[in-house]
Amino acid sequence: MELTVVVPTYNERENVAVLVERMSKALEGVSWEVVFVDDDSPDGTAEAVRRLSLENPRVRCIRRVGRRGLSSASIEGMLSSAASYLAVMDGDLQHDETLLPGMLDALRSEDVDIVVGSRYVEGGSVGRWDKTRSLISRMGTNLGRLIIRADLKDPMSGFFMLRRQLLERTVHGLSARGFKILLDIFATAGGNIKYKELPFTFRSRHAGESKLDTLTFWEYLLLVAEKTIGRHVPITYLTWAGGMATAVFVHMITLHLLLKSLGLGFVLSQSGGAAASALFVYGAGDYFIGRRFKRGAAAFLKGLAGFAAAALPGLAFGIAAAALLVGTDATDVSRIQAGLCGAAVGVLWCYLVVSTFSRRTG
Ligand SMILES: Nc1nc2c(ncn2[C@@H]2O[C@H](COP(=O)(O)OP(=O)(O)OP(=O)(O)O)[C@@H](O)[C@H]2O)c(=O)[nH]1
Ligand SMILES: [Mg+2]
Repeated sequence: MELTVVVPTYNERENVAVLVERMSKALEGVSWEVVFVDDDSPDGTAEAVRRLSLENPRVRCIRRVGRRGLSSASIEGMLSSAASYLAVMDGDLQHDETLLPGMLDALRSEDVDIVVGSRYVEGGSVGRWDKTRSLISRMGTNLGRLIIRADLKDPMSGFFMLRRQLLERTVHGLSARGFKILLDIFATAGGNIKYKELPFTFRSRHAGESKLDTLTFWEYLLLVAEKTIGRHVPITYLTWAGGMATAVFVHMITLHLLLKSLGLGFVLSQSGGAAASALFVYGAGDYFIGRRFKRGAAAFLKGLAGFAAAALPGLAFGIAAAALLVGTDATDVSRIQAGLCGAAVGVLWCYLVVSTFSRRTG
């Protein structure tokens, strides 16, 4: 086997057969296989791939359960292969499969580690994108170029082919976060990489829906942070610490409003603060973790009920501790001190609940 093409998929059932057919045409005469890495798509993509592989031994499927993430899927697909050359491309037919033989020829005959399908070199294009999407992509590209130490024109491309050695060299340092695996590879290699860009035109999606959303944006920022600040402090630590500090802030603002604007007593206001910060923690957990599994409103509410039950002991303990600390002659200073201590206990407990109850994602 000379070439493995890895195709990460999530809800691409209608696209996989067409993609295999087009790849078969493009790669005639090459010893190749395609590995679909599907994150348990609800539309049954993995089943569609399995049906294809019964007739066509070039087709394989890795199905991951309870996981989401294009980058980690691409890495696992590449690691499952024994081929000398590894390609990654989208499963929605936006990437031009006729570029694959040219990429392979470049790797076979030139001294390059990786060939990138590029929308931003002469002859390439993003196709039919509206102004907003082009602008966001441009901004992301410029930000990405800051962290890769190479004059790569399209570091955001999801279409590339590399030598297995480049994967072996970088795999232990990869962040595997989010969507941008190429950027991850370049940033991890730290400029020590020989590359070539070949132009292609990004087509419109064939069938199915885009998976880009606001979460993709946050994951991209986290990847950039991991490749810069992350060399010194783990980004997971920073995001959790930042999240907890924000939750304590939400608690204190609510406490202040209930005490001063509504004139409620301390214990009642502290309880209101605890409820607000707990909701904030659950909401953030749902956005950053649960959302990837496209939960509906019913699942959100069921999850909230479970969370409330599990969080209640910690919240009650925090409220009781604050009530004891504030004393009988509650001054503004003692209310702030007691409120903060109670908030810290409640928020820590809520984080513990969210992190132990949530599913793996990457
Ligand atoms: N395994 C896996 N694949 C994913 C995941 N998210 C997206 N994909 C696949 O990654 C590829 C790119 O995702 P798209 O949603 O098409 O992203 P895009 O091409 O930048 O955006 P559009 O132009 O809107 O299609 C597609 O083949 C998706 O099915 C994921 O969480 N896991
Ligand atoms: Mg796409």
